[in-house]
Amino acid sequence: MTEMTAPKSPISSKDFADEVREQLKYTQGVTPEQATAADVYVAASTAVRRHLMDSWMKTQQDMVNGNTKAVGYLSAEFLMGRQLRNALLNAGLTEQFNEAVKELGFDPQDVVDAEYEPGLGNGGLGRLAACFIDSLASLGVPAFGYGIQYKYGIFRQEFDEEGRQVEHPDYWLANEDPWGHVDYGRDQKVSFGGKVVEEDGKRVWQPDWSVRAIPVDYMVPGYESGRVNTLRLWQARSYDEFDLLAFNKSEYMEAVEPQVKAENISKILYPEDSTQVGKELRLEQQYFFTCASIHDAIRVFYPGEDKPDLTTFPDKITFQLNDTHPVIGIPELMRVLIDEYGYDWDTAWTITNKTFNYTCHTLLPEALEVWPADLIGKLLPRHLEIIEKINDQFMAELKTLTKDEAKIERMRIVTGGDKPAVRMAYLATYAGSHVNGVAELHSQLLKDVTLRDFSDLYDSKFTNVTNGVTPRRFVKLANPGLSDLITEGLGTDKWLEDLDLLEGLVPLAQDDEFVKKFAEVKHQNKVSFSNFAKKEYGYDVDPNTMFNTMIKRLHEYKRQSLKILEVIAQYADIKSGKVKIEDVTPRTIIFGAKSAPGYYMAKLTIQLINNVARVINNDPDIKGKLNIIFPVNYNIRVAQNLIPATELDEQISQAGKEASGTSNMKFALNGALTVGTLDGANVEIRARVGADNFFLFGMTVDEVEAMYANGYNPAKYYESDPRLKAAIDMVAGGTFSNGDRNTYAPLVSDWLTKDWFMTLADFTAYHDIQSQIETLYADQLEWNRKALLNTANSGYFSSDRSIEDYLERVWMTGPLK
Ligand code: 26W
Repeated sequence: MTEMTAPKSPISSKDFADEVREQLKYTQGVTPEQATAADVYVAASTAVRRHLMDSWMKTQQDMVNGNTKAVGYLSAEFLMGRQLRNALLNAGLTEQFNEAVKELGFDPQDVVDAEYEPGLGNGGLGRLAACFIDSLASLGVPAFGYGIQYKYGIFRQEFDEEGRQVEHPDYWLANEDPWGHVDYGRDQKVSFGGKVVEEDGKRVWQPDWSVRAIPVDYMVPGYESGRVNTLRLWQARSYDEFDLLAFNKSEYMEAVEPQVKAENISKILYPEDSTQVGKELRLEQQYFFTCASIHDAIRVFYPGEDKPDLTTFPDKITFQLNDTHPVIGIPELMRVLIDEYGYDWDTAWTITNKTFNYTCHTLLPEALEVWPADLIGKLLPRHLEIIEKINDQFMAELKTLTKDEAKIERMRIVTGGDKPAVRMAYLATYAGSHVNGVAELHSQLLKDVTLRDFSDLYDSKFTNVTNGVTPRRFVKLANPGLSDLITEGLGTDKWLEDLDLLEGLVPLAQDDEFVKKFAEVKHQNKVSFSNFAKKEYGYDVDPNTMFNTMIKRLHEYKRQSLKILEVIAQYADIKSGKVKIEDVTPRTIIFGAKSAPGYYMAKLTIQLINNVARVINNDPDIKGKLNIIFPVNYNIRVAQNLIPATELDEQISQAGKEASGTSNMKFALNGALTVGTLDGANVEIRARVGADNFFLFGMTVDEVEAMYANGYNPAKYYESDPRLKAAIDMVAGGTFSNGDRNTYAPLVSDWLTKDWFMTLADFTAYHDIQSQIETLYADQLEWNRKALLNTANSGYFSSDRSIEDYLERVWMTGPLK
């Protein structure tokens, strides 16, 4: 594969090899002969980091000394993926690395494979944060990502003999992490508990325990921008390393208790990505990282100042709240300003209001965080007081805006009754300057439904910023073949910085020779994925079948069950002879999904998919025409291998439930056709790539609403579509559970009596569209023409564009001068 990007760094491969040797010697203490691939990985990573050091330091200096407002992206999750290839790309050292490593006697891929992927996020929200900090750096905007360095990331998934998901701890730091720099000297103190007392007419918080927040810094290099930003992830440690007093009484376990309690805060990422867990530890985590980050920003922007003028704080930094997880930062900044720096309430409020903005990433009511007031009061008594005062101020303000008492009551930040609770989304909406959804439809639904009362009275706060994905990782690194072809087609590689340039490929869709080259790239990617699947999982995948992929968290609203029911129905058609095996389009159906550990229906669906795969893949009647694979432990690395190889991707959520989706964008950019509903960003993807180049099916948001309103009866669909009935009967009858009728009974019963996300109502339309898909697929030239048009028209979905929208609509800042 040729590298089209000219190396920016003047260093030769020989010199880079010398630098790697030096690192091997002085950090690892091994000779090149003794070195393992893992040693070379650490050495090369350290060498790359050194190359980025000057730009990193310069960026920090310019940020503090300059007059460009910085962005603080507060997020409980950053799902970064592997770092080495990305850092090499952005440092302009890819060729040098490849050559140097070979010179040292290693295969570059083995070296890259020595990196263990950090899984510090659950899914879309965490990966979006990673794309955003990449784009911020690439655009030269001064920014910090602020989050938590969890010791254990998202669990490692295994499947047991029965095909059930089993979770294992993901100890990603078992080996050296050359990217994270632990900065002990810039720690922060984070306190909890205790009480608030009155002293000289002031409220004084007397916490009863504290933890030490230690920053671990990761460089975030921009592509071709010469800028390197910082991802600062906090680690929790105890101040009291050991309680000697308790130890002397030989109560060993009690002696280490404070240490255990402190370190627990950053121990584990909560694996729920759509339902609030409401656990005390979770609130501790949220406060832990927002408190440390706010103090850190003050330290960075007012160095050495005892009495900084914090009325300028909103000119120094704007904090973006990535969903409600960091919203406790709002009362924290109020507290810091009032209690620590002596500002009056109104001044503090103005500063806070200007500093924060909030992004909502969901439409599911159960995902909106609501914390019991007594829990907040126990952990953060002063913050509860402040929240209550904000609520009082809000209620008074509302009385001036509306006479509608019921509306005012509905809008309470702190709910009434004997078990008051704090609605974090409401707090963020009222206290911040802007609120945005993550796709046009989602932002509209936020205004019309979720935050309707707020949009009635504070319409100017609301805006939309449609999500995006970084083309560096998800096109250039993931799909070098396509990247080279794009560069060839456009005659420039500037598209990596300006993805709108992809439109230049539109005319080439009429050039059959170019379309064939595009098809050949896809085929090569399918071959590569087949090799990957064989090596990693032992799967036999035929690259001459249609690659049809559904990758996302397992959730009922995303409707993996719609997909698996269609597969089962197709199987039933073949078994019953209704469809002749010669007429079946050979497909490899690929699932990737983790379920929240406590989500019963989702876990049962995983089990069902695995067992459908087992039965169909081993049925000689199918003659290999359908092959279902479920690569275990789906992660960013698997995504980077799978997305470029996919021809058809599934975005089949019930309309009005998926806020945006971001894999849909990655697929379109990589030339897959989408089968999807009018949900989330699918709407915008379809509008851009063209209705002819998108397989639309299913009910719209309005149709869904109407069906709820009229009383939805799923059994009716079961009775009226014989294919659907056959599929459900197969599941119920034990075809996929060795004859046992109980295994999937809860799923079957849910489908027939509740079917909350209307899988059954959309089933017939889904089948019909699959037939159209197969017809088109038979004409490979036409299929690939449409696929190419997806790539050509998806430049809008670059996260660079999302960031530019945030800069203009929300943050009111720009690149460093
Ligand atoms: C409190 C439990 C919890 C944890 C995480 C609730 C909700 C979340 C996230 C907001 C869920 C999430 O990841 N949302 C996804 O965000 C993506 C990026 O904007 C969107 O593309 C997805 O549609 C949305 O589901």
